[in-house]
Amino acid sequence: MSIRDDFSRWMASVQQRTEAALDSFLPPASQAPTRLHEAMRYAVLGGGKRVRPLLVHAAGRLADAPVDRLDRIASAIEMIHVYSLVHDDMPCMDDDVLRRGKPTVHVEYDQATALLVGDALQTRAFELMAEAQIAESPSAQLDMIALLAAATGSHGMAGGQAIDLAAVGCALDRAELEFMHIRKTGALIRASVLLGARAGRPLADADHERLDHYSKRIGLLFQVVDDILDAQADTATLGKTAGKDAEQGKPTYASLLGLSDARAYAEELFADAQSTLLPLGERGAFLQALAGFIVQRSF
Ligand code: GRG
Repeated sequence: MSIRDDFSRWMASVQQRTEAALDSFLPPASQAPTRLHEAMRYAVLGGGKRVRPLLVHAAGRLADAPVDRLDRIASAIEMIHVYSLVHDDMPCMDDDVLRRGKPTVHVEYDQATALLVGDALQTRAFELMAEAQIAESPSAQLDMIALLAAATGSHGMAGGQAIDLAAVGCALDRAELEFMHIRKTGALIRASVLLGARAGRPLADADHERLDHYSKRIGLLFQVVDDILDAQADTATLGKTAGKDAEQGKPTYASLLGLSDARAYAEELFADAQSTLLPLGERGAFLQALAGFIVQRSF
């Protein structure tokens, strides 16, 4: 069997087990408060590419991490990601009505529920990270929780979102755009790779450095591709409203560099991510293939 077939099967199996893990870690819809629990499940289950869980599992394989720990970390990170999407879609932020091919949470339910869904998903994520063993030692586990908090907070994703909101209608230069995206999208992608790896046996410093560099490259790659797709793809394919960046006057790689140079930059980031992992040989094969998935994705 080719590495491509191997990767496709592995990817489908991680997506499946992530769905099952999320289902089991979310409160049942029958439990009070039922409307909130139902809305949390509506937001999380049955959609999304599950890129961050895939990164957790691929990095975890490299460190021979137990798969139940990876399911837990992957679910926590996906819950934080979904919280960010739910809040981002609200009228006070991006104001969107479509996400993952269905009405956004504040449209299907209401704004107060959407706010609470995000809040409850974020706290459930940290509960998952704390309530069972996910590392070789308690102190390693505390470091992992701190890493996730930093990636999510004002120096990470929430900070990047604040810069993004402030930048509407502004002309950011390339360094400023990068500063924003390293936080808004990159921080959680980096955390996915590093936390997956830390759930297993300690890696050599050089391998850890490689993973860190790879995670930063694919974080930016993810965003450059997202900007290109927003400018090019249609709403049905994306499962969210296309062309919003231009409509809202948001600075993007596509608007700053032009589509052709943005594509060239994506190829450059992809090549860098790939070559960083070369010394890991077969052990890094799925992470390499995931970089390919990110650069080739169509939604
Ligand atoms: C509200 C604190 C807060 C943060 C919001 C992530 C984010 C920050 C906003 C989402 C807006 C956006 C389109 C960001 C670009 C990159 C991105 C995160 C896209 C969506 O992620 P995918 O493609 O989505 O992994 P799926 O649905 O496949 O999980």
